Amino acid sequence: MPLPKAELHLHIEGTLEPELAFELAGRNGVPLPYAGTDALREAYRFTDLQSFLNLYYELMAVLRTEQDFADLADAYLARAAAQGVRHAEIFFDPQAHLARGVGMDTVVEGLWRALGRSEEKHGVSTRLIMCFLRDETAESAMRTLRAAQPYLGRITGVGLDSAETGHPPAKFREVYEAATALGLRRVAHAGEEGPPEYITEALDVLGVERVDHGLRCTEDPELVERLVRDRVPLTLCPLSNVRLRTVDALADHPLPAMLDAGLMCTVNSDDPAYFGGYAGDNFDAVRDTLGLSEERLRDLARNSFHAAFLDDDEERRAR
Ligand code: ES4
Ligand code: ZN
Repeated sequence: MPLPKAELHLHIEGTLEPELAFELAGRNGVPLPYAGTDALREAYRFTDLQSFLNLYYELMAVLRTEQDFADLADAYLARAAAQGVRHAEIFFDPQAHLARGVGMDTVVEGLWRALGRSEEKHGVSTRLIMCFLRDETAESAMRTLRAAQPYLGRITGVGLDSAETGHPPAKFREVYEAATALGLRRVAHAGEEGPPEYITEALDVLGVERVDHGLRCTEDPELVERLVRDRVPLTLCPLSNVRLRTVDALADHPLPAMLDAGLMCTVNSDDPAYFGGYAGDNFDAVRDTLGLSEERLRDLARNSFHAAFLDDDEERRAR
């Protein structure tokens, strides 16, 4: 039995496996410039975040209908459940779809078709977190927030993703203020490729309750002290860091040192179809390669439920 855990850092578009990409491409008549699934997998040799994002946005072209989004989410939830995920907080990137002429209604209704049945079908409770693309303008993010307003009953929070360098969190101050006023929870990617200052800014300017990645906090001892003191959860993604070369090798990942420092770490999969593994695969990898004890793994699983946007009753039931 895999360890029960919550997944807190998961881009639904990053769960698009090559087989489903080709199936949807066929169904929708969308040409893909790859001979087949093997040739597509061959393209998964990333050198950094941007080289991954280029393929990630390209492949989204196959997602066109509500049923496509439902099939995508249902396939993820089945895989997650098989690896012990009991609760999943799922990111989606509406701007990437709106830009292709796919409406907010298609995306949210489609995802909901799968999420609404997930507890019953997969035993996985869910939340949706709408991410803003930080390499787009703040005005575009604000328009996206307005477009999502009819769906706020289904959206728990907002996040910030895509190319980090040169796009500091403060660019989105007003958008996060507006999201807060609408009762939305707040997270942001920070310190993945960007400097530790972006983590501080995400906390101080955006008021985030969790930091996605947060890996580079280790470069700033005062920031580490603050994150420990305030028990700010970090949603680490070890296999993602290796594939995007944010760390040289999994054996060099700072997770053990971060746990030793008292940081509230969680382990997640980010874009599992692209980075070689779902949540349980990430747990297995850190156990096998970093030598984390069973007790440490249980701490990570406990942290994941603690850091989730669940109320106390829901948290008890999920674990
Ligand atoms: C992402 Cl790994 C990562 N970083 C930033 N933005 C993203 N969107 C999807 N995956
Ligand atoms: Zn991410």
